[in-house]
Amino acid sequence: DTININNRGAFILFEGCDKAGKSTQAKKLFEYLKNNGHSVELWKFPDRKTTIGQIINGYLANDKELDDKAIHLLFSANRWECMKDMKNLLLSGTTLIVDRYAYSGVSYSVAKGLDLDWCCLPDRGLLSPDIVFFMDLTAEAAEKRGGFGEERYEKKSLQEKVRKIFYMLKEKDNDSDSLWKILNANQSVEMLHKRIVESSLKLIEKCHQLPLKDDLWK
Ligand code: Z5A
Ligand code: MG
Repeated sequence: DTININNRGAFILFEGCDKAGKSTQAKKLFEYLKNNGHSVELWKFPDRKTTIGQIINGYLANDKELDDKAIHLLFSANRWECMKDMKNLLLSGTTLIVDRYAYSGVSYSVAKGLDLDWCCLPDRGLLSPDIVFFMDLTAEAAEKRGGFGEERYEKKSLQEKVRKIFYMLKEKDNDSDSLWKILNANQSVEMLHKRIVESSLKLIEKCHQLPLKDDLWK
């Protein structure tokens, strides 16, 4: 489960509820690192470009109905189909900034009523992130950011549940090496960016010496 390597890239994950600013911060961090000479890529889940991703896109756009468990497994499969490329990139020294991952996968499905352990199992053994920036925003504050849109899940009551489940997953990670960084997302974009850059630069340095692990939730 542990691949030993020197000078690998860091796996930086952004998680959080709807409209918390994940994509905004992921993009800003990507640009900062790129402009400062780092080898870096920006990834996003769901990856709507793959065959599985297109089914997910149809579901999220409310074009298509799917069984809750079936769509959960498709979100997970959409991550698994990317694992080989992600692993190769990290091992070759490229830092990956990832916008949503398995924590979103479990939080939204459990909020709909599925069992937590059942939901975690398909993602067990994925690459583990080196840091989770959890962009924390209440559903009320999210609503003020232009209101929820037309996509499935964009409802206040569901978002409140999702937020609670994210916190349960933080507990489950038994966060001894402070994997999770909880950020109050209700601050200016620039303040958040500054904090994220500081933590990321330290982390990238540290990851050069650390093994890459594919042991999520093991
Ligand atoms: N989903 C799932 O069920 N299972 C899975 O396994 C995965 C996902 C991976 C689509 O995700 C849905 O898929 C999502 C979870 C589910 N459902 N929901 N809800 P998505 O990632 O494609 O969703 P999105 O369309 O990108 O929205 P988002 O991620 O929720 O938004 P965000 O990236 O966190 O926020 P943003 O786009 O950066 O910013 C939102 C707005 O706020 C925008 O107008 C910004 O200009 C503004 N903003 C950003 N930062 C700030 C600050 N600091 N202050 C004020 N305003 C700000
Ligand atoms: Mg986003």
